[in-house]
Amino acid sequence: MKAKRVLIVSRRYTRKDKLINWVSEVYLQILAEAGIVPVIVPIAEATKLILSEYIDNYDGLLMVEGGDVGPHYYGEHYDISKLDEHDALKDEIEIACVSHALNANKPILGFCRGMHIINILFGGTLHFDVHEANNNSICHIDYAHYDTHRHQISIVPNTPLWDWYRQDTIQVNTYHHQGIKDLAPELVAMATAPDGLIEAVYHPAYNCVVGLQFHPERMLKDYMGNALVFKYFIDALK
Ligand SMILES: [Mn+2]
Repeated sequence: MKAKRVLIVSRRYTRKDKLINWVSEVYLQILAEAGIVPVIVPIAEATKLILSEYIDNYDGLLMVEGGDVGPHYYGEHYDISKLDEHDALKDEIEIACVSHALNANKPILGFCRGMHIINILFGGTLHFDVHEANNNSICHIDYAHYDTHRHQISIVPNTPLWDWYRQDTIQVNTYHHQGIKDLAPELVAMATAPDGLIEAVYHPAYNCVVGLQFHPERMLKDYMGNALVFKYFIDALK
């Protein structure tokens, strides 16, 4: 049987005055270990000319890191210059890929920004800054303790997230300053932080449309359930 292919849209930053594309190795490792071929969709103007080559032949889409999504995608007029990081071309390429995957009912797993995009495409909105919204009652990003900072989430019973973790509450990593404001009507919340922020969603009518605000791949040793998130996505490819 031919190996399954999963698209990952990369991220850009400037190194030595030149734009480079990157994807964290952890995702490439998890997919390749499962025999899945990660296909990196690069952020470049000309990628738009060959996008059909990517969406002609793939089995699922993984959305990993990235900056803030342009607020016009969800009908807001926030000042883009105040966003943490914004790449309009990444938005354009990634949203084209996700739209295709949704239409084709291909499995989609999105972390952080990826969950935000899922929510936006189904008609939801985002907080410009979660700490403004929650009056700093819960810290969702601690730049000094990037990898170790945790907050609790409460898991909703009878959801895929509960099946993976089988606990009412877990401690999750948290690296985000944006978050879901209005949940898209068709999506189901699977977990909330103590300030009420939705930290996990899925779409019950799709084969696999899952978004998590946290990064299970960066806390794999903390819970058995972290690996099951990826297993669910990978099983859905088949
Ligand atoms: Mn959080």
